[in-house]
Amino acid sequence: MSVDEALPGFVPWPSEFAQRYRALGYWTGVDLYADFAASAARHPQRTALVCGERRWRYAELARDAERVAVGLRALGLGPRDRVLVQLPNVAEFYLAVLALLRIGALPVFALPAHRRAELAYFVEHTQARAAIVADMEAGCDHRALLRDVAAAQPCLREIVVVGDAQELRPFASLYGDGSLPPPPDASEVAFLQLSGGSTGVPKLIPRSHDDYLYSVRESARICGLGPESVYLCALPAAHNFPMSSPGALGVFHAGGCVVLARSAEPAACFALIERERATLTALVPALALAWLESRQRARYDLSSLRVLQVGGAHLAEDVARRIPDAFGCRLQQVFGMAEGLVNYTRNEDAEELAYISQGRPISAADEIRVVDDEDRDVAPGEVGHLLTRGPYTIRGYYRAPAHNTQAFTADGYYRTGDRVRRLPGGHLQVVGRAKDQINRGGEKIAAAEVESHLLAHPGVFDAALVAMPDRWLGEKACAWVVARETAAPSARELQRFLRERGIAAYKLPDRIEFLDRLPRTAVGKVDKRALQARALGPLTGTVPPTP
Ligand code: OOB
Repeated sequence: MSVDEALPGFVPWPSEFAQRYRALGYWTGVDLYADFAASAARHPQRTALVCGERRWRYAELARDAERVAVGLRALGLGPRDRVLVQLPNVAEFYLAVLALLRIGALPVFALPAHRRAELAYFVEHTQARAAIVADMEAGCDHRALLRDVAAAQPCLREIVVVGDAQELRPFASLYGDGSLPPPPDASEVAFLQLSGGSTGVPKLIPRSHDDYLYSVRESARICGLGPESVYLCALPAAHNFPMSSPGALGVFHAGGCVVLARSAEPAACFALIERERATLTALVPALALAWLESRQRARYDLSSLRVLQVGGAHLAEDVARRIPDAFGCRLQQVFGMAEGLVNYTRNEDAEELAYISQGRPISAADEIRVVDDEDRDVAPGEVGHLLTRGPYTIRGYYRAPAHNTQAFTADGYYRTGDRVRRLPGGHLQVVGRAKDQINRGGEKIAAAEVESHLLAHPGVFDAALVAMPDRWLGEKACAWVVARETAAPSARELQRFLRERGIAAYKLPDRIEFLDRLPRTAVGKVDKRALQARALGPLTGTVPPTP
């Protein structure tokens, strides 16, 4: 099948680029499930997955994934059908994803924190036919959530539940026996990943088998993974970092073992590292700091750890320098994005680079430009906007043609929204951000998305969300609100209002402050810098409880 006939709403690479990536051996025509199956065939008896007391050898994981694939087919799911996947770190996450990949259906990855507003949007925007969710997680009944979503979205016909399914379909009932259809073409979209975003509605990222597998293979190689690698997955498994940088897919590719942590809480993870002799794990800076500060550290044997990866948000240099001694392992910085480009500091780099840089790109074919506001290249070593294009960086968001004209240059570079400096050896330093986003401990909040929810309140005339510094999370969100004189809501009321709109808790502003009017720049835009500066000063508004 040619790419032109592919999923509507997917922006393919121009054919000359696709041809080059194939000719160079980056895109191999192997689909993601086939890569996993090949690894399973090489290492059938090795442990592939550990989830609590449950363990799967490769042969068992492949067999179970294929049985689930049979069950999904029996539900009428097939090539290009979108399936919402919202699961915590449980084995069924990988079983579901591998099975969907096998039949050519597209997982749409939601994070466990997402709530009705986000899930309804994903289902509606992708016209998802099915959802695979947990029963209860962190006090939230996902069955009830999905019933609500399904009531408003007739496309959603199947709700599969891991655990107590009530009247819905139990995940356990999917295991079937039978034959499977041919695998999908590797040029096809494999899944839709979530963007951190900076606009009113979240954007979805279509990743193809070819492009994603290339990044997975190279990541596994760069990170030195092999059958002896034991990866502790402490971040939400659906995020791009623990999925493919090198993440679980990199570990499966290499024949290693993935150990799932149900929470990233230090003591629980330390216990798992000790018990499973984990060699590698990945954290966001906020968690790295929490692990560093934890008194529990001394009580566990963490000597198996060889590398601690940190990425997803700015890692303070002083924190970076403490990591090797504290954990008896190397620090690897990872600067990546679900849209594609991933940078790693390397084992062979001068040690200093792991403290002061966020790494260099995976591929020699990753094209990097650092530009000024007019898209002109800045002088070497100067700070500018990072633009990138390459064999695993998308050319467009899914079904977002208007936004794509802004998020990509005419010649296909993705505007990352990050401000970087390029060091002489090609390593990048991330020095800031131009996109209107708050990076709350690695969780990305699109300011415009929360602002539009605030503006939906009848008592809100204007609203702006900005970052404020936080010792633990790096950044927190502060909402500046101009209330209507007649119906001014309190901060608490607004917080409740946002909650009721069904948004993820991490998007709730940590502070809500009131103003008579928002400061504006000369061209009339909201002056977010001024608001950010003001958020550093003493604040008067109610501090809502931190979620
Ligand atoms: C990862 O992916 P996303 O899609 O959640 O977020 C991407 C954005 C980047 O554009 C940048 O703004 C920020 O997150 N970021 C970092 C960073 N890593 C990501 N900012 C400063 N330093 C870093 N090391 O976050 C992601 C995907 C794959 C691997 C690692 C992280």
